[in-house]
Amino acid sequence: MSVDSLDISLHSSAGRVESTDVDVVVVGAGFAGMYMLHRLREMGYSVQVFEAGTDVGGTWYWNRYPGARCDVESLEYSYSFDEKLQQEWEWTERYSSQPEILSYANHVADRFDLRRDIRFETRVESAAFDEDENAWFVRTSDKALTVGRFFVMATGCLSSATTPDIKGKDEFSGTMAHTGRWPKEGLDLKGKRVGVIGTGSSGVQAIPVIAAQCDELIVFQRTPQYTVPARNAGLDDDRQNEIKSRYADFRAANFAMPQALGSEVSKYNDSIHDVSEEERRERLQEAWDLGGTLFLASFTDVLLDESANVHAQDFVREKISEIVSDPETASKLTPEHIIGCKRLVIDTDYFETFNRPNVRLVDVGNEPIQRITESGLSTKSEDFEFDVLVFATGFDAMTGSILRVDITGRAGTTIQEKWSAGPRTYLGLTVPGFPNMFTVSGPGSPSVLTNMIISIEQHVEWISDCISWLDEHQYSTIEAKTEAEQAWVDHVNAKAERTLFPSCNSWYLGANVPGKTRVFMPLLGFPGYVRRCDQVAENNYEGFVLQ
Ligand code: N01
Repeated sequence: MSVDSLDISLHSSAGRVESTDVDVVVVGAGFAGMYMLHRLREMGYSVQVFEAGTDVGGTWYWNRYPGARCDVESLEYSYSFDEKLQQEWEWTERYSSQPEILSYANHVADRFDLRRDIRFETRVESAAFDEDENAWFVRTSDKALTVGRFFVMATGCLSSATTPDIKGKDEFSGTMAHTGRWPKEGLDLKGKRVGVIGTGSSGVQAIPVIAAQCDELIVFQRTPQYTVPARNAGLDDDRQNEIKSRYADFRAANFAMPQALGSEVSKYNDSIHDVSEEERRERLQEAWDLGGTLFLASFTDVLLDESANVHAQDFVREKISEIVSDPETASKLTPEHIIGCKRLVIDTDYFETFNRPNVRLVDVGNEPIQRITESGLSTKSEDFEFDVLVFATGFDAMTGSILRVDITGRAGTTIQEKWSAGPRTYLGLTVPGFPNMFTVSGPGSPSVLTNMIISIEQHVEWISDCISWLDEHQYSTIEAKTEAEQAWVDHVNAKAERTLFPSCNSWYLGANVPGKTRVFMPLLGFPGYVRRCDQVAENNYEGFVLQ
């Protein structure tokens, strides 16, 4: 294919657009884009990656807020594809901090010489599939055009930060920051009065650290949050060496778990109703003491049956009343909804922070924020003043970063039109009408319900094997069939409906973004998903049209 043969639409007003041909264009240089680049290059393909940030790391590049830390254990939240890499890197804590994960991403980029094929500070603005050329024409913020046979969106599930549309934002004279777009140079909070809006994972992690740094902290909470202790600690050498001595087996055992993690922690396989009251409490206490998100895996039915779920809810509610000294504050912090239907948070001293004299909790669930003012914000009954306002208000998850690029498939159909009633994919990897386009960790794949790095590796390997198979068999396009997409959407919905996940307003459902169609976006169950992906490939990519 020659770019020179393309029509006038490729000319910018300033003259000929500079263009490049590659096999694969990849958007994003987080863990997905980095491994996509490495694997394709190893297979002999030319790749161009575009990244809006100044360096690699994706979510760990942008989320630099105080206290940012992973909720999957370090020895699991790391690439498994290269034995030398996993042996040489030394983790220092049970759960890694954002700076350590970012150092790891940089190490990987150096080790595999990735940066030479990544164009930083460059945003992909549009991508259009040309049906004559069977190629994607990708335009970037530097006004360049890149033509690729394949187009991979490796843009992450939680990269499109959202700030609520509250009146008066422009009037605030202090500093505003979003946790997901934290300034690279940091924020000096010493001696400052700080307001934080939002108590999801980001808020819960940031609040204790901010409280210890600043003079005065006001937390504006709309929905109380279930959070369990992380019990983060230094990682001892013996444990690290022991895992490294059998890393392949450890990885394989985790790969077989529903969330692709926690094989050595999830040891129970019974219903909460099958044990005595005493054993139930002991087991929940054991999980609480151990720390981590697998608290919910203490029994098999916590996320399936409301009458089981309520025991776990009650347990955490009791803990809140024990930890928080002021009964009124404790009551405001106590959630009433299903535990786990919003992502369970793990924390370090979150509830304890509300015992500090410099921290105040304001319930904006019953009395919403009315406007942001020059010196703070107002609710109906009170005005609040602070110097720094932190939005820990989350993301347009899973679809936000895909929909913010103008992607046009066959017959001029855009992804925005295609997904106007919610995302629809086949395998969470492909979309009918958008040939040769793949989404890493796309909606309809297990992604955010798993150890993301392991899910990313599975997607990257499936996509690169697919491209190689197409070339070997001399096919120029692959495109999901509409029937396959429909069956897949039904499958994802049916899985979710058997659980308690759809029962509250979570970002899994898009419920945090005004106007977003309510659809449960991730697929439950990693091993079944992997089997299905493998089967599709083994059956010569069933469910796809190949040309
Ligand atoms: O975002 P969220 P997040 N007025 O959407 C509130 C991953 N992550 O950035 O619940 C007042 O969970 C909103 O209130 P409500 C992880 O997967 C992982 O914290 O909608 N409040 C909520 O409290 C996580 O789940 C890690 O009523 C408003 C908060 O803002 C995901 O990212 C760390 C509001 C948003 O919570 C997202 O977490 C960090 C308004 N107008 C993030 N609008 C780890 O690995 C929104 N809110 C540990």
